[in-house]
Amino acid sequence: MTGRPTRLAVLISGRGSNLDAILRACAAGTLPAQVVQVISNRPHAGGLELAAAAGVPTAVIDHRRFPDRSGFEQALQAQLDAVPCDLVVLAGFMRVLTADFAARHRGRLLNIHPSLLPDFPGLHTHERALAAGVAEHGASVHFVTAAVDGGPLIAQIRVPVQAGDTPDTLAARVLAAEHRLYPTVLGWYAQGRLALVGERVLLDGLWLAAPVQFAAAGERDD
Ligand code: NHR
Ligand code: GAR
Repeated sequence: MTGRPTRLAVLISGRGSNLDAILRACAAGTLPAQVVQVISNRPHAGGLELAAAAGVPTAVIDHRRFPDRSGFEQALQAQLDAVPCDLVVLAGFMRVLTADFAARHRGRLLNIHPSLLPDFPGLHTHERALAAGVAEHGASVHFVTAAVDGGPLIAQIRVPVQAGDTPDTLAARVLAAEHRLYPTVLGWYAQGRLALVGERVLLDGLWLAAPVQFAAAGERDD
């Protein structure tokens, strides 16, 4: 890589383990990027402490202080404008963003979702996957659009469901897989290999016909 590292603004709501994986990949040099700020909509999100410990500026925009989503997003946008970045990364961010916000950041806004989309969009994915009796679950990284969890898919990591799994044991296995998947995809973006063009994803100059597939550790890709 030449030039400056890609500047990431990471949006969180909770514990921030995906943020931690991203910070570690940046520090290790495997992800040519720099987290320039972390913004949480929840004042007590654990990820805020992880960011501070890594020397990354943090901000809290508590959605409960705003009468509606657009008021919240005005404050969020002002905070984003205060620290220039190249890409906005949702990492366990729990507020649905308006169509206006998604359009404004189109192609520069990514999310990781804990399911193999288009299966199980929305919340409580691990419970729902177990209730549906699927053999495989996992996580997906996609460009964010107005369609919640419906934007163009970039990559997925598949995780086998095991006998006796509970939502917690399955969530832990998916989370470990997320920590591999997200820094990998962010690396593609940081290297200038990944773009959203219209409704389609371009990776290494090729249109993706389907998301790139990874298998969790111990699984075969074939
Ligand atoms: N916004 C847009 N426009 N598009 C997407 O694809 C988005 C998004 C905002 C967040 C993350 C998503 C996930 O990975 C995400 C994708 C929260 C909700 C939700 O219903 C749904 C999807 C996601 C995140 N949130 C409730 C709300 O009223 C609040 C729930 C809570 O606070 O616990 O916003 O799953
Ligand atoms: C992750 O599993 C992430 O995919 C999911 O929440 C967890 C956040 O963990 N995201 C959503 O459910 C978004 N609605 P983390 O805070 O430790 O990264």
